[in-house]
Amino acid sequence: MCIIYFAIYLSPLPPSCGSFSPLTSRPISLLPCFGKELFESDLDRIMDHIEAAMAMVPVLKQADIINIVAGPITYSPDILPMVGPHQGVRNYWVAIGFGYGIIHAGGVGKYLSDWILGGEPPFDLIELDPNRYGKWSTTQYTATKARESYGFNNIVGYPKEERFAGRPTERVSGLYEVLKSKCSMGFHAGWEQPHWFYKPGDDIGYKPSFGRTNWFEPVGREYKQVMEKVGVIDLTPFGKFIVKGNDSVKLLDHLFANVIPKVGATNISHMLTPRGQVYAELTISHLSPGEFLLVTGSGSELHDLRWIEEEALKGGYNVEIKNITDEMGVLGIAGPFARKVLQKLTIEDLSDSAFKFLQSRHIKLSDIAATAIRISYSGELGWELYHRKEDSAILYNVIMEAGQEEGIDDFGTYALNALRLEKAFRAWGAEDCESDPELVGLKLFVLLPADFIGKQALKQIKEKGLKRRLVYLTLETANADPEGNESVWHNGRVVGNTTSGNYSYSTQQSLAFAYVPTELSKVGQKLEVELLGKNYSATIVEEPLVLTEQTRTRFQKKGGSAKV
Ligand code: THG
Repeated sequence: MCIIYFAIYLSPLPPSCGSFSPLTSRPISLLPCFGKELFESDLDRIMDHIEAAMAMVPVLKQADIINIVAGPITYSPDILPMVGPHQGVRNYWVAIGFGYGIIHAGGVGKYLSDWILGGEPPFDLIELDPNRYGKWSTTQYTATKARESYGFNNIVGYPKEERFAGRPTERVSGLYEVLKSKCSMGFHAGWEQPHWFYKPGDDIGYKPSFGRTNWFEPVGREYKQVMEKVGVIDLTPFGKFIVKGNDSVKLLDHLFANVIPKVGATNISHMLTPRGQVYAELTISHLSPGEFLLVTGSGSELHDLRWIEEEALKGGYNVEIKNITDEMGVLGIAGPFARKVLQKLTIEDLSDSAFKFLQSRHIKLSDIAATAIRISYSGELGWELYHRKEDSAILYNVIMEAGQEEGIDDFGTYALNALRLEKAFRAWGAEDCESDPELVGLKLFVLLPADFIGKQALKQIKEKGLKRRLVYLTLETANADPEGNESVWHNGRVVGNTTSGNYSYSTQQSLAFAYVPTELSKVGQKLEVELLGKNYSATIVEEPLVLTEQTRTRFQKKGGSAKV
């Protein structure tokens, strides 16, 4: 028997909640208790399409129509499906939100069953992770966003696109009110986070473009602020978890490919899948014996938490895992004067020998309690200050006041991205998601005694050698920079793709990370990057383009001359 489906595309939601269906005149109660109500069938509406299909597949002319099902399609807020395991409910798998109907069914069925049976996704479809949503994506948010997504279905999508419906959500940083009129905000997992800040004379607001647009000069200004003076950034959207209990060290040893930091220290560490692919990148701070603060990017909060909780349950570890993302604010302070400014607010000795890079401790800043970690994704001298979210505005104000003399100012995530790329720091979701760490060029710790997930696979990957490599490219472009996902060409053929890119404000050229075949991955290799329909000549260069503060200081101590 052959079953043929015709899909009628209806607006995913009626014009407003509690209104009547134009097809059935029945009240539609999609909010909040949609019960899969169906519309009355209306074949006349799609007769043209049915006839076209019959012309194409003549046997259809003899087929009987047995059943007609006319229902709304399901929309997720960002129009992408949700496919995979769900955080918070064990063994609960979803495949929903297929705004384009059944066309994905075969592929998604295979993807999901491979994942359920094999314990990890067969390939990277991170955009579909159901855990990109959380408690903040309320029914109201979903309804507003679904309407927006439907309306945007056929519009041109710009790089760094922002969509404004449903914002802000109920998940706001303690600095939102303080900063909202001063900057262009970006949406990160329900949070509003400053992208870039306005100064008098700037062309302000969201002005999308395929090229450099109104943010380009201001981001250069913030970049300079952090490189030469000191800047403050709202990092509250980080995902933050506390892991403690008798088995916490054992659990983290099992989960992470790095050594577990000593009390008072912080590590950057990766969780791998059994096949040895990077699952997540976090920092681990050992706050007090057996008590850890785990920090991940805003986009991976529940993605990472699900994995940690699942492994803890599976192994029967005696631990307590608490998600403190919403309770805790984070301020980042970075730049050569960061120490001088913070030191004015605390009796704690912040000198280089007393508070070393990658150390963490509880301090008081002008009477506000904070856990300070000496780390900055900018690669400059800096601290992250974890504090009660209610204290964010006051902490921000005292720091800004203390830094007047040093010319302290705000910076946003666009400048942070420019800074991290020049230091060649990888970003989860761009360079190192669902790919093996060897390929990504991450520091590896396979010789550790502990048997972490993915260790055996990693050894085999290392022995086998790699067909592709992550490389670091510079290129001269005209008023546009790579963003990631651009094609990389060689001898008239596409040989790879960029993973992320930006303008290098220090060296005044574009730079990008890209995957290319191993035989084309040597420093000095010439390639081309396609941008806006044109190929630009690119060269593989040594990492990084700009040294981190750590490496610079080490060079200077040895009497050498640093790159920048
Ligand atoms: N801060 C905190 N946690 C985080 C991030 C952060 N978790 C997620 C993500 N960002 C982790 N990514 C990095 C990547 C690099 C660095 C910090 C966070 C970094 N690297 C130095 C380098 O490569 O030179 C130091 C590496 C080392 O010596 O181990 O600082 O921003 N809390």
